[in-house]
Amino acid sequence: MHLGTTLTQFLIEEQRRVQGATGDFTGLLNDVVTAIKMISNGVNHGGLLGVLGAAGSENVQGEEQKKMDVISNEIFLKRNEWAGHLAAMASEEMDEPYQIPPGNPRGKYLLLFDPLDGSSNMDVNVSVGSIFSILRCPGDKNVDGPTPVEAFLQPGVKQVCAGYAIYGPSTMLVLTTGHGVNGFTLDPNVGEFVLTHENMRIPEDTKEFAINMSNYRFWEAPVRRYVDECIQGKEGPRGKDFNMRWVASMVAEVHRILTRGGVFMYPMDSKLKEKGGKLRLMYEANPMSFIVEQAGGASSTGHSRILEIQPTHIHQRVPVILGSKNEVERIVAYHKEAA
Ligand code: AHM
Ligand code: MG
Repeated sequence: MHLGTTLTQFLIEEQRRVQGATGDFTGLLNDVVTAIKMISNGVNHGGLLGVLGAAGSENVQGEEQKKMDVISNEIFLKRNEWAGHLAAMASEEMDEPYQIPPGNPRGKYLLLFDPLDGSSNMDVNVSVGSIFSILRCPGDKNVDGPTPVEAFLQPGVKQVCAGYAIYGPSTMLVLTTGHGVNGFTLDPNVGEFVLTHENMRIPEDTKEFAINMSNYRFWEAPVRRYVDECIQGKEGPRGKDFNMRWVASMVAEVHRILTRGGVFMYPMDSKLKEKGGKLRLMYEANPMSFIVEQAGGASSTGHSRILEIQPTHIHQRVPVILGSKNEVERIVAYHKEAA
């Protein structure tokens, strides 16, 4: 049995370090964690619970929703709407922000989430995850009326907390509040997350990249140049052999990078131009960039630091290049040279 620090203990100890902390934030995270445990249970049981396959609906992004996308979204909403920590929520799966139902107290935080990232992996029993981001809601929490969508449009540097859960061989929760990154593993018999990965750091150099190679012909020149050079290996300008991975689940990809380094790219390409990219700024790129930077890595669109982007839309998409610092800086330099 692992007798290390539990997540509950970790959060309360963190809270003690912040002067004047009310426990509001700790309470919010507890509810997020409960949602994650419930989703983990659903994901783990898969076909036994009848949660595989399509839901027969599309989300606001025009993507087919899986049954587990819809269930996970519902779990996030129900676990977080009642306690009075939130002013509103925004989800990758929902058109408009979700308002706290009448009769429930309203709080000072905003919760944004991708309830089940990489959900196409569900049916083939490969790792999926949940991603979340917490912002402060600007203005007075006691004002009447719905929280406007503009309240959410804050750059990633304003995040109070970001985290992800990975539903893999074990369920893990990785989070940052701006003081490094810590990883917790769920003990399924006890139902508690336990601190197993303290102060996670991303090595600055790497020999591993992750990109969907089938899009090669659509990429811009700097990304092609980078990948071409990796593939040339020892004989090429990099003078070393590279390895490639693609899980098609950003959570699994980022988790691998936090564990052993690497670079992950979902770059701009000619068929994504109109949309602005593939991954969503508010539910995927910002929380993951916060975590990666806090672990000593870097994150960019190729042209600018993701965390500094002023969002114009809650469902905005951006190109993403993140991971080992020296590698991301190299790719950014290739973009500058090509400009
Ligand atoms: P989702 O949020 O709809 O699941 O999509 C995001 C996922 C990322 O996790 C992953 O990196 C990417 O989409 C995979 O895309 P592709 O299928 O083009 O390889
Ligand atoms: Mg996603």
